[in-house]
Parts: sequence; structure tokens; C-alpha cells
Amino acid sequence: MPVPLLTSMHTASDVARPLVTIGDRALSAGELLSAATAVADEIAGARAVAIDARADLETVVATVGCLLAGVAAVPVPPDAGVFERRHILTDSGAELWLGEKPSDIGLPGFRVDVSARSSAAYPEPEPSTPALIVYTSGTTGAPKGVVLSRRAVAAGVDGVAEAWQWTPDDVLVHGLPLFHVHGLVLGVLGALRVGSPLVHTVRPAPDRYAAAGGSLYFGVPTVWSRVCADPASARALAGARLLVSGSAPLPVPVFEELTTLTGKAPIERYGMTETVITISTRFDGERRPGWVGLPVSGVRTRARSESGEEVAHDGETLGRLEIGGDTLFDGYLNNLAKTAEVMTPDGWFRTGDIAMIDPAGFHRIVGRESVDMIKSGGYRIGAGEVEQALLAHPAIREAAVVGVPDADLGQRIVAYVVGETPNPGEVIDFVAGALSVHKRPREIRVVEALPRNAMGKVRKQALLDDAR
Ligand code: MCA
Ligand code: AMP
Repeated sequence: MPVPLLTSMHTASDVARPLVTIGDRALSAGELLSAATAVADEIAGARAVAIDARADLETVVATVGCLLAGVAAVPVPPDAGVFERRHILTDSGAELWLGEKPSDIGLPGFRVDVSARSSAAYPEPEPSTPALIVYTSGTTGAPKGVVLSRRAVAAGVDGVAEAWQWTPDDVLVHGLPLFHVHGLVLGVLGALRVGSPLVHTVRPAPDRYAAAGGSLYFGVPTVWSRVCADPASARALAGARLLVSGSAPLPVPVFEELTTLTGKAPIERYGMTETVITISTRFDGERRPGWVGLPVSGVRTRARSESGEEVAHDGETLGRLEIGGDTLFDGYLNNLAKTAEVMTPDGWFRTGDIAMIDPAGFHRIVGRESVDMIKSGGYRIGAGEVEQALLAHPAIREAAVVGVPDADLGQRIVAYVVGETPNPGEVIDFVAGALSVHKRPREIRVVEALPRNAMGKVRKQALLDDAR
């Protein structure tokens, strides 16, 4: 029989020690296992179930219940607007809703009870079984369901655990959302697989990180930049073993300030929803500002030129980054065409990121191939999805969305619209009603016409220049 995915949760030597703390509530390994087994009892036999993925213990119990029963978990952002939620539920084929049910959801619901207990035993599913379907934005259209197998989750966690010397003696702290790979796969399933207690701070606020007293901290660059802006909180992290940044480029000044304030150079690692975490600096290795390090064990990388040749590992030639190995997803759900677009014939995943590799194998991510893939606060946002939501507004005739460089968020969403003088505040709320909060434009600029090339395509670079 395969080894359990959440190995350490089953073998915890002290079953009474708090294993997962979220805010002021905690569960030991024993409590989590039996509450999650009670969820498994309710959902066994389903193909996929949706989880109202709030930052709470119920989300953890529901996800672990799915993994025990071998049912694919579909985390739904708690602030997803009606369009986005409807798409996720329809596309995933979720058969049940775990959590408090909004009135527009027709699925049968089941409210997770963290104090429920069951001792039923479930055989460990095969490693190829889907563990999660995580929805993530492309450059155009609605979000795509990324199918992650148990094998990919295990490989993604094991690679970084080895690089970071992450053990049950660590206490992991973060406050990231529980509906993306960073917070949920690495930040919850990672802790449960390694067996290191997790303290989730509900929101990733600097003072909450400072008060948590952990040894290993996860954050997106916006979090680390806010930590630096609060020097007392930053200094309180000096006793931690590792501060890890990922999901977007960590600006060099933030790397340096964090190093000065905490006495520790952060670890930077690179990942994607479709590949889990693949490249990282190491606990026992060099931490170079602006560089994300070496492929973790089990991961292969290559950077190729437009003509398909692998570029020289000279630390300056740029190539399109591709990833191979066990951490790769199984494809986009119900979307063979999009899956075929991102996979090479020889089984590598095209990340869409541009990278350089130095002679020692160190990687530097220099940007994305497409201006339509935006990263704001570590969230991936497709310009096309926001443009579609804007075009549904009765006063808007044309819309173009760009990611403008922003010191706090990395990029901030600015929307250019043509229409009958729409009210910007009302348009922002309109988008928030359809999509998740972080997909709302921060700013709406009403213009007479969008700049277009001879083919009629919007010249986004001109908009970026204007916004800057
Ligand atoms: C936001 N607000 C707005 C607007 N946008 N109000 C009006 N108009 C808008 N356009 C509101 C928010 O709801 C919030 O309100 C307040 O303004 C502050 O928002 P914001 O500046 O966004 O700050 P924040 O809410 O504190 O968020 C920053 C954050 C967040 C905490 C860093 O962006 C975050 O959690 N990011 C993590 C993303 C992540 O986990 N990505 C991983 C993807 P109020 O205060 O009332 O709520 S996985 C991945 O990338 C791969 C696998 C990898 O490598 O990890
Ligand atoms: P997502 O699918 O939300 O997981 O976003 C994945 C994307 O985030 C990658 O394709 C990169 O563009 C970006 N990303 C993640 N980690 C890093 C990093 N350490 N440095 C630069 N970009 C990153």
C-alpha cells in the first residue's frame, strides 16, 4: 500500500501537541485526524468537493478529509464573486459544498465540525489520484482548474523540505490565503507532511508574525516589504531559523533590508500552481539577492531560446523557462487544448517566465513573456478576465487592463476604459462583485480611445508608459 501523503500526521509521537493553530483555535494531530475522518465519512465516493476556503480550521479539516477519502478538494476563495464562484463550481463538477453555503449555491452542503470524531480507516489512494483542483488565471478567459496529484503535492513538499532542512522541530508561521498552492499546499499540507506544527495568523500582518514565535516563516514579497516597514516586528523575527519568500520576485532592497533588520538573509524560492515549488536557495547554500537558486531534488529545468535551443548557463543569456519532474500538474481540467499549449512534446511544462541560469546552476527570473499575466500582492491575475468583467458593465464599451509597477504590491491593476463616463468607484465595486477582491482594479482611467496597432490590438506598452 502507498505511504500516506500526510505521513507525519499519522505518526506524530505526541498526538496531543497542537499541530495546527489558526488564530486562537488549535487542533492536535489526533483531533485533526479524527475530525477529518468524520468529513471523509460524509464525502467518500465523490469525485470532487468544493471547500469554502476561509482562513480557519474548518478549511484544514475539510482538505485533510478529502485527502483521506481520495476525493479531489476544490478550494474556493471566500471572496470569490458570483461569476468566478459559479465557474469554479460548474467546471470542477464539485458534488458537495463544505462550509457555510451562500444562497446562490445549489449544491448539497455539509458544515464541517472540527469537534466531530470518527475512527474509520481509509486505504491510502494511489499517488496518481488527484489531490486538489486549484483554480488559477490565464492571460485570457476564466480561471483554469489545475489538477494536482498526490504525487505532485508530495514531491513539491519533499523538494523544499530537503533544501530547507525543514523538520518536525520547526514551527511554521504564515498568514497566507488557504486557496492557493503557497498557503494551502506548502503552508498546510507541507506542515502536515513534515510534521512541523503550523501557526496560521489569519492575515499576514507583521505584528502577528512577530508575536507568533516560529522558526520558519512564509510570505509573499508584499508581506516582507510590510515587515520591513515595521522594524520592531522585523527585529522580533531575528530568532527564526528561516524567512522564506515566494510567489513573486522579492525586490533586492527588501532582501537587503530584511537581512539588516533580522540578521538573516531570506530564502527565495520560485513556484507555480502548475508545478508546485521547483527552485529555491538552500539552508546550507548561497542566498543571492534577485536570484531564486537551484532546482530542488526531483525537479529538472531548462531555458530555451525562441528557436528551441537550450541557452548557455552563463548568467546572462535569457531563455524561456521549462520545468520537468514529479511536481508537475496533470493538466487543466476539461481543457486539453490549453494543456497541450503549455506542455512540450517531450513532457516539459512551459512556465511563461523568462530566466537566466549561471554556470553554478543558479536561476534568476527576469519577468513574464506576457504583459497580460499580472502578479499583485503575490496573486496571479489574468488581464483578460478583468477586462471581460469590465465589459459586462453597461457603461463600458472597451477595456484594457495593465499591471503597473508598485512598491508594495509588485504590480497594481490599472484599468483603461472607454464608455459613457462610468463612475470609477462603482466600476471597481462592479468587478469585485463578479471576481475576487484582489482582481479589482486599484484605479480606473476613463479615456476617449485605447491606443491600438495597425491590427487593432491594444498597445499595452503605451498604457504602461502612460500609467507610470
Ligand atoms: C483591495 N482593497 C481594495 C481594492 N483592492 N479596496 C478598494 N479598491 C481596490 N481595488 C481592499 C482590500 O480588500 C483590503 O481591505 C484593503 O483594501 C487592503 O488591501 P491590499 O492592499 O490588497 O492589502 P491586503 O488585503 O492586506 O493584501 C495584501 C496581501 C495579499 C496580504 C499581501 O495580497 C495576500 O494575501 N497575498 C497572497 C497571495 C498568495 O498567497 N499567492 C500565492 C499564489 P480590508 O483590509 O478591509 O480587507 S501561489 C503561487 O504564487 C506559487 C505556487 C508560488 O510560488 O507560491
Ligand atoms: P501562480 O500560478 O499564482 O502560482 O503564479 C506563478 C508565477 O509567480 C510564476 O510563473 C512566476 O511568474 C511568479 N513567481 C513565483 N515565485 C517567484 C519568484 N520567487 N520570483 C519571481 N517570480 C515568481
